[in-house]
Formats: sequence, structure tokens, C-alpha cells
Amino acid sequence: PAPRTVLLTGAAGGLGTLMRDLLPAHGHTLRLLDLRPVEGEPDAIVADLADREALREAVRGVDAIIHLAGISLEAPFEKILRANIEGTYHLYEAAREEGVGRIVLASSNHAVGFTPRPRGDDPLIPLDTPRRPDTFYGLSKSFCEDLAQFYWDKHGLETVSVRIGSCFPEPTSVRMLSVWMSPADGARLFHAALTAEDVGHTVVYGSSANTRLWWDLTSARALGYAPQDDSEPYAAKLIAEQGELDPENVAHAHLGGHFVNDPPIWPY
Ligand code: NAI
Ligand code: 15L
Repeated sequence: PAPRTVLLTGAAGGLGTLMRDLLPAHGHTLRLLDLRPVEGEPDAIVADLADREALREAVRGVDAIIHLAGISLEAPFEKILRANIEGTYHLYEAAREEGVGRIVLASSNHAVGFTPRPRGDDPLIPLDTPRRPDTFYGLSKSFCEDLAQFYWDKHGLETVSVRIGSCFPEPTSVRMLSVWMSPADGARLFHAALTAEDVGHTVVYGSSANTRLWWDLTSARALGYAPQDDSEPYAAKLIAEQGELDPENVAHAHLGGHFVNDPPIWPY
């Protein structure tokens, strides 16, 4: 397909920085946006997701949006509400008003974080598993998936909601061996989500083809995603350092890992 102009929100963040490097090779021309200046990118738009006028201007003329901006970990509800819930709503409104056809939404495994992880011969976690957010953060991602469905049903604005596992250069925990998405596979998945035809609202899990995979990649593959990486080469070292996952430990027993019992915000 012809190169497509894509607005990348959250371009200054960890994932945004990785994707700024990798997506142009897939033929995409990026326009960047973040609350913070993007290092080395003087043309990047510095704007808050609360600023609807700035968002309208930012989305004008793009073919699609990859929406990464927001709070990416647990935080007090009021902050999550403003950045992730209201902020994503403002972006969808701007996209609707300007006629942008598709958004690739950074959802998260934490929208379903209280799902027990598969053990032994258990089946992979299916796409239609009930939402079980593990944090206010995960709740906001669950809301955004509903927002995406609503904008498709009501306004014909397409979304691929990517329930990203852990997209970092390397896996750093035993849990991540199951949910890791290599940056190169992340770019492959975002490319597939940008270019597949007739996605309506599609929900996919976002990871590499890990030997220890916990979830079903069928809907991601149906977009044309062909993951090339596997966390297994990191397994022996991580398990030697950290031990195998302990079924008695609540953080080891659920998809969301330590997010299921993260104490920092309690009481909030
Ligand atoms: P990050 O925290 O490094 O980057 C988020 C970026 O969003 C930051 O640069 C921040 O300045 C910007 N931002 C925050 N509030 C904003 C606002 N109100 N207006 C404009 N920009 C704002 O997070 P990371 O790791 O890069 O994640 C990117 C997205 O992917 C997030 O939505 C996160 O929830 C999601 N995600 C990431 C995963 C990962 O493995 N990195 C896993 C699952 C989901
Ligand atoms: C997320 O949703 C976070 O944004 C990211 O920083 C990681 O913590 C990731 O999930 C994970 O579950 O490892």
C-alpha cells in the first residue's frame, strides 16, 4: 500500500520513541504529538489531549492515528480520568470531526488483567474473555475499547484496539516471557492494524510469537500480522535469576502481574 500519513500521539514516550524509529521503514510518514517536546523533533506538536482545538489541527489531513498518549501505569483516578478517558474521547471527537478513518488504539493487557493466566494444558486466553481490569489504569483501557466500539457503530470510525503485553527492547521478568512484544513485532502489528481492510472495531492481543504465550493471536494474524520474534532465548537467564512463577502468588497467577496488587494508590 502507498505510504500513509499517520499521527503518532505519545511520541515522546517509550513506545512512541521505538515506533518513531521503526514505522517509517514500513512506509508510513509520521506526524508527532506529545505533552512534552519530542527530543530531536522540532516539528512535533506539543499539546495536551485536553486541548480539542490543538487536536483538530493535529489530526487534519492524516490517514490514521496511532494513539499512545496517556498515563501508562496506575495513578490516582482523577489523573487517569483526565488523560486516558477524557483525553481519548477528545481525540475521537477530533478524528470524527476531521473525517479520519482509523485509529490504532493502545489498549493494554490490564483491561483483562484479573484473568487467571493459563497453566499447563489450559487453553489460551480468548479474544472474547470478559473484561477484568486490574487497576484504574486498566479500567480506562476497558473504557477506551468501548469508546472505540461506539465510534465504529455510531460513526463508522474504525479502530484496532491492541491489548499490548510488554513492548520493551527485552523482556525483564518471567511474566514478560509470555506477554513480551519485541519492538520490531510491535511495528509489524501496528503496520498491519493501519493497512488491513475493513477492520470495523477489531480487538487484538499484542505480543510476539512467544513459546510461553498466554493468549490467542488469531485476530492479530487475521490482520496480516506475522510475528517474527520469541522471548524464549531470554528464558533461562530470567528464570535462573527470578525463579518460576509461583501459583500461590497473586501477582504471578493473573495476566496483569503485579498490577493486580500494586499498593501505591491505596487508599486513594
Ligand atoms: P509512556 O508513559 O512512556 O508514554 C506516554 C506518553 O504520553 C508520554 O510521552 C506522555 O508525555 C504522553 N502523555 C501523557 N499524558 C498526555 C496528555 N494528556 N496529552 C498528551 N500526551 C500525553 O508509555 P509507553 O510505555 O510509551 O506506552 C504508550 C501507550 O501504550 C500508553 O497508552 C500505554 O498505556 C500503552 N501500553 C504500553 C505498553 C508497553 O509495554 N509499553 C503495554 C500496554 C499498553
Ligand atoms: C502496561 O500497560 C504498561 O503501560 C507497561 O509499562 C507495562 O507495565 C505493561 O503494561 C506490562 O504489563 O508489562
